[in-house]
Amino acid sequence: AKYLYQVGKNNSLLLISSLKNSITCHAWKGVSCTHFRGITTTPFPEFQGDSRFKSHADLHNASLQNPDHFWGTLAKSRLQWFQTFNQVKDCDINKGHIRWFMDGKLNASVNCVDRYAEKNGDAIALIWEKDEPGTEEYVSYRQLSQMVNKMANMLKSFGVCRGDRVAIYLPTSPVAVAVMMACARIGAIHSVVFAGFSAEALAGRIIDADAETVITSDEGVRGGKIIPLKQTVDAAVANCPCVKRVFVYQRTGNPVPMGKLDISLDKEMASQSDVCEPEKMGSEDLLFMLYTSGSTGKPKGIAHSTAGYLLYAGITQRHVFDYREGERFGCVADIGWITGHTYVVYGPLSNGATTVLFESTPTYPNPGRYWEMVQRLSLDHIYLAPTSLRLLLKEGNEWVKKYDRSSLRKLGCVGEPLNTEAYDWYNDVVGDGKCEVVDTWWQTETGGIALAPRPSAPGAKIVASKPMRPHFGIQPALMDKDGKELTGSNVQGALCIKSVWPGMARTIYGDHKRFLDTYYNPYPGYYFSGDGAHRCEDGYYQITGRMDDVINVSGHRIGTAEVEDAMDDHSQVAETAVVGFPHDIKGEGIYAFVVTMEDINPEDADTLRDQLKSIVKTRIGGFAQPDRILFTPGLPKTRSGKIMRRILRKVADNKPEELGDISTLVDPSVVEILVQKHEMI
Ligand code: 6R9
Repeated sequence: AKYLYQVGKNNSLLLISSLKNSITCHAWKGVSCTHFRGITTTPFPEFQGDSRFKSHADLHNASLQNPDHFWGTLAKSRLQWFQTFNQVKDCDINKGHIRWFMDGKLNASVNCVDRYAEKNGDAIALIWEKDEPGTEEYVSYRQLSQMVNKMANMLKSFGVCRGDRVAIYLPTSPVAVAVMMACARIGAIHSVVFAGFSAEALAGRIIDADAETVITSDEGVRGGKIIPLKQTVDAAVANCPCVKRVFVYQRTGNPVPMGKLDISLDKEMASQSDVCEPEKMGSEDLLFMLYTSGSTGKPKGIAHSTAGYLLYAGITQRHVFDYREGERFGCVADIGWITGHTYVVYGPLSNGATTVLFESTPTYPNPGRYWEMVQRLSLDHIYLAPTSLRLLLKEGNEWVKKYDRSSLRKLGCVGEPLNTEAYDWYNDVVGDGKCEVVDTWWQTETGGIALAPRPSAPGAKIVASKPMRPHFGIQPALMDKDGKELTGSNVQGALCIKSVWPGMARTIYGDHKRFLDTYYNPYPGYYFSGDGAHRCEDGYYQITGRMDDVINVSGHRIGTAEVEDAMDDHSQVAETAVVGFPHDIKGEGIYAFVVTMEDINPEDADTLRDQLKSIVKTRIGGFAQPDRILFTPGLPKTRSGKIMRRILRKVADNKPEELGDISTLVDPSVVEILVQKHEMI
């Protein structure tokens, strides 16, 4: 037998491999569940019986050596097309020119909704895990299909057309998923903005995308608190002349003022027909854009196209997590981030999975929330961020142990490095040593998971904090300071990818030059991720962190320049420099060095700190507020006027002994002041 298991009668999975480490039977959901370890290959029915593909390595090699055959085969079998493509790819990585599945015609909503609604409409598509535990709602594929069609007709009836951008500022909810799918159905490009961004940040993104349509809700509910989303949208839209209409969904039903642009989504949807012909979209038509922070102040609208993204989302969700039909996939990310797009919405739905929409927080109403949810919903997979593990492990094991977690098979995590302590706790306490921990590295730009321990060769071990191997289509490369590729193992450098894969981003919306400058020009012939990595002896990759001026706070990318720009606006501030520092729970915290116009009295310092935090909250969002603010008469600068952030990072990290050579500074004495002041705050 070539594959490790087959679907047997009664949907039971029979392991048919002759491998030594296999266990004989894994029963299907609902029946008793036997866990097994060390089996890491998910079968590809497409290549079954093909003598060229005997092992995982054969498949991975084929994805790189013969991508046209590998991806072409998968695209035909996994996606439903109106018209199949006649060329698998047209890519020139040297030019950042990426095109897949030429001349193909398809629709993402047909792939994610219609084909499952037709096959088994009663199957559950969405489980909405609302803020209050125990109030979850289930949405079948048939119901989702009705919502999507009505929503699509509603958008059309208000003049939203193919190619238009639609800004979405909604809580994680079935309506949000239906809106994304409705946009896909009519060929509009959605731009979801995380509903924690401020009015100013939202306005910037609406204007950059030139969106005429905004979709929001009256309020949001998170951790028992009400969030006034409509009020934020009103403030944003007041500064967006491009906006012609704002649809308002009733999440709480509390009354909110409705202005002349505002339309009740609930009312309009109710009168629409639930049949809407899907647009026949080209493979390369944009499906969505999603903003992410870069090294400079302005966020980048990362744009993904339809066929390649959808295929990659589905393949990675199925194979990295070994997802099997009928299972419940619990990715707790907010839909406002790429993890929410790919592993709450597009990946699971394109596989006909049951996906969880988590509206709450890891600690509401108590630190047992995730595990109580796992028990109540009987989840097979959970996919979360290391920051929540670090937060929860401090609360003690009882919060985990009191709930039954035996339904879990895979424990995923993403967003930032998974430190050994958090890995061990996840593996030993949450998973009782029975589940594989799947640490996945990827980015908004990669569309889906690029490095992960699975799928892999049988017997390949998962190693805490360095478990990463390239996924299909991914050929990582590490570059040295001179731009040369490092060979061999035990080397560290800039993490690039030298292959092309279907899920990669196509452009930055409205700024292709910036796209090339950021990702393709630093190392010609390679995609540059912005991260550093170490390749270990066994060929595994370990991520060492960002190499640019981006801070990873609780798994969210925050550009230092954005935070600096905001604080610079304060009339008492002359100059600021922001760096990251190690933070117990958030992974990285934000440390701001602020030069004031005039010396400030110690008794006024706290007031100014509060004002600066409040400016950041207004300009970006509460999650970007600095953790520490140090007032200083000057910053360490070179003779050419460049701030030496290396020095600031050492000060912030409590490592004055590692400052290194400071003789090239214009005024080395400023460093002494910083070290002293740091000790005082
Ligand atoms: C999916 C997502 C991407 C950045 C990325 C890197 C960091 C993500 C990681 C990780 C270490 C992991 N990152 N996964 N670092 N280990 N498993 O998070 O996308 O929001 O675009 O952030 O997150 O620095 O470059 P995005």
